[in-house]
Amino acid sequence: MGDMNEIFDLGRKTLGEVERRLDMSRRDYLQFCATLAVTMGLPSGAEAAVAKAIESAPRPSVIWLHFQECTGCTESLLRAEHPTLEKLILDVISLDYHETLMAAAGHQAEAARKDAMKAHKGKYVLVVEGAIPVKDNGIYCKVGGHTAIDLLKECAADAAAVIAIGSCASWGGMPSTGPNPTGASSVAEVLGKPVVTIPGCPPNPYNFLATVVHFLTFGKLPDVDKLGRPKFAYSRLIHENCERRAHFDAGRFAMEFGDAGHRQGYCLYKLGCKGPETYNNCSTLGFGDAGENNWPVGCGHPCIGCSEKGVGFIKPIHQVAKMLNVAPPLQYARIVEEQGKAASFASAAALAALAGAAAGAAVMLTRNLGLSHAAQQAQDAKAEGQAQDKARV
Ligand code: FSX
Ligand code: SF4
Ligand code: F3S
Repeated sequence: MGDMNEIFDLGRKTLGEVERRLDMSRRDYLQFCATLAVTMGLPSGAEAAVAKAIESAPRPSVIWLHFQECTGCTESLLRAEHPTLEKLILDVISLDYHETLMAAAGHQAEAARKDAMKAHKGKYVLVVEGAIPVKDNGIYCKVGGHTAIDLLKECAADAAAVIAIGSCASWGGMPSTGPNPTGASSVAEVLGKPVVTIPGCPPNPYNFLATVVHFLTFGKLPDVDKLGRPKFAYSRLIHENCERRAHFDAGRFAMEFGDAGHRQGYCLYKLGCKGPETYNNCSTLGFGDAGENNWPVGCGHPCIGCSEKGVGFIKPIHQVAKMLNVAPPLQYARIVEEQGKAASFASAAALAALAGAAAGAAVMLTRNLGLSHAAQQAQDAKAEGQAQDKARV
């Protein structure tokens, strides 16, 4: 932990107020700030600044638009449990217009949006959920008689920041899947300028919250990659930090849903897992505070690359992933050497280290994968034969 004194000084002044407002214990609140700071990749000690910003920065007005989508982004934000993420979100921001959550309807709702835009001109944050249909002058999505194109342009004109939440708003997502009859497009395409994107279908709510808290803490949005994604969340492939990675390295794969490998938690690559070509932090940050392993691969389903343009909803779910990074990891799980005939990953890595030939190691690694898998299949067949023999006796 960093400067706890500063946090506790702050605590003496204001944490009682936070406890009351959020119905959250001081310890939970401080832990939460530390988690957010770590999520953002901030150095040790930054949790004090985060706590202070949440506590004292004026809540930014947020106008949240919905277009072509399933409302999963909003649902995932509100379904989070302990420490009641939605409470914190609603405490950190002033959600002035949100069609799913607001009590107002019709003209009252329209008036709420206009009032918020006028009162916070140049200062509000515009969050957009859903793709924007541009075909036939945008007639396929209208709210209050206005096309999504017009609403987006109108609301973006005076926004301090624009955040595209979910894959639909970030790059078109599911609605843009071919033949894309409505011309579903991303926020950046329609506005003609880059925006911050938080892709995922749905995205992890922490990535949204951390982005907003970064804005509050530092007065600016976090560093992003060339697709507008916050680097703190999207700079690593899922495959790099996956809990099943040791099985991948050792060539242990689930070959069918429900087979022995699947039941033992083996790697899902051969079932089409797109972790090797998807940049996201799903493997390190569970969804919704519901406990460990609460993400697709953790639940036994291959990653479908829902956040990655050109992968999610485009590539067949069971097509094997393109390996974007085949560099050997620093450490290898031991292969089941008695099964294989070739060098194990461990010895391939050692050889690569000695020869300084990472590329060669990668080739050996790939070759070895096939061998170890073949060995696994041979062993499975043998075991099955033995079981049948036993049954016959
Ligand atoms: Fe749904 Fe959001 Fe997917 Fe899209 O998330 S979960 S279809 S990314 O815009 O509501
Ligand atoms: Fe994990 Fe998928 Fe990579 Fe296997 S292929 S290690 S399941 S991310
Ligand atoms: Fe989506 Fe894959 Fe993460 S399916 S939620 S990017 S594990």
